[in-house]
Amino acid sequence: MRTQVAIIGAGPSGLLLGQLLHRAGVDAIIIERQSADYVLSRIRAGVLEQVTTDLLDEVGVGRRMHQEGLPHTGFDLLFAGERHRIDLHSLTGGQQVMVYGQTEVTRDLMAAREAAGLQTMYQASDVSIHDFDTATPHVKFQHGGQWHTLHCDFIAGCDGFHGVCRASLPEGAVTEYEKVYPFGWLGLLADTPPVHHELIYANSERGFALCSQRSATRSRYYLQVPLSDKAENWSDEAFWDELRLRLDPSAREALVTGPSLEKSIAPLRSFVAEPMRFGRLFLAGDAAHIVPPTGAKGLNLAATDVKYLSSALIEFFQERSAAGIDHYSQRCLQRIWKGERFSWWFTSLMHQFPGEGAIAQKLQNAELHYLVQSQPASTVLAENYVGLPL
Ligand code: FAS
Ligand code: PHB
Repeated sequence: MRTQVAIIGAGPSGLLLGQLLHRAGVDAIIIERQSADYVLSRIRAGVLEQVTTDLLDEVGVGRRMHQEGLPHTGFDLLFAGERHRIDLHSLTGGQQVMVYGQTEVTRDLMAAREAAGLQTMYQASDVSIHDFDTATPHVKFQHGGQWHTLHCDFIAGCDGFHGVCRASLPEGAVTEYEKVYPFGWLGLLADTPPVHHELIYANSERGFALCSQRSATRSRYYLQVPLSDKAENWSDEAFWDELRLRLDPSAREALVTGPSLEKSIAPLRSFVAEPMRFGRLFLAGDAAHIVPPTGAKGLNLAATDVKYLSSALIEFFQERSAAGIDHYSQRCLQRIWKGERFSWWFTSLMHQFPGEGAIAQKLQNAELHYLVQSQPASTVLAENYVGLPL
């Protein structure tokens, strides 16, 4: 087998990269270890920056997003029992975000890839990457009970935090920066109308809570829980009771509960691997970086990684120029670290950290009061939330 770009991973990074390359006539084959249904079953991100929605439009998969997605021009911060709206639209000169689940983005990208007759090897096993420090890299894997070797010009490691690509790098080739938070997010998905027409980020003395949504009839909620907690420890009733305790009276009143469709706990970490390029191997998305989901940056940073990577690879194939691929890592990392900083800051502001004493809540409330009363401070939050310019 041969292709120009071997993409490892059919998550949003790999699928979006495949579409961006296809649009420019660059051939790519995606190798994915799970089934398509399994990839779609993972409930993850919910908020898309304008940069991401523009990329989806650019590759022609924005139609359903514009039909079913929910444009949001603000969100509420809830602290000390009061809700304050952050008016993204007025604070950022008219920008907004799109609430449209990662599952749907992935579904749209998969459908576009299939419609274009592009090759995706799902349920591939024993994937390994080779000779990426030469001009003739290749990928080995099992599929349909047979071993395959895929010869290529480049390998794109879009295989997430636990993937094979970063793990295949020689000792010392990468510097890893990591911060693990002392709590996780227990997420619940339910076919119930959202508690509010916009998102509510709550700093409660009992712990962080987030009221998000997927549509006018489907809600997504999160509760900060101890790292030792398990989703199976939480009945639906216990989840709803705890969420009520972290909300203000009007939200508590408006909350519509129902049976969970999905419940899971995600750990929170800040992680960056530098650099993101090794010869003919490029890391993109969660394979290279992880943010705590508070700032809704994970999927959006992945999208800009593959925007930069696709431009660099297209430039190489069309103009035989290595300028883009030589600059890829540095260009991504400048944006990634700003996303890491914002996600860390917002997480630190909104969550209860064990062992920090009563003063921590006082300091958080003081910063939150300052933030909602100061237009410059609210503007800093708003422009990071909608996404910094490319
Ligand atoms: P992904 O992890 O999505 O995709 C990687 C793909 O590579 C997977 O399909 C995997 O099966 C495949 N793969 C792995 N190893 C392989 C191998 N050896 N061979 C072949 N394929 C392999 N972001 C937000 O903005 N908001 C959120 O609320 C949010 N919640 C999250 C919850 C969880 C539990 C996790 C893990 C992440 C969450 N994220 C969230 C971040 C998430 O949305 C990522 O940013 C996004 O999935 C990044 O996409 P990819 O880089 O494609 O990585
Ligand atoms: C979600 O809907 O999953 C979501 C929304 C906003 C966040 C994190 C997660 O900051």
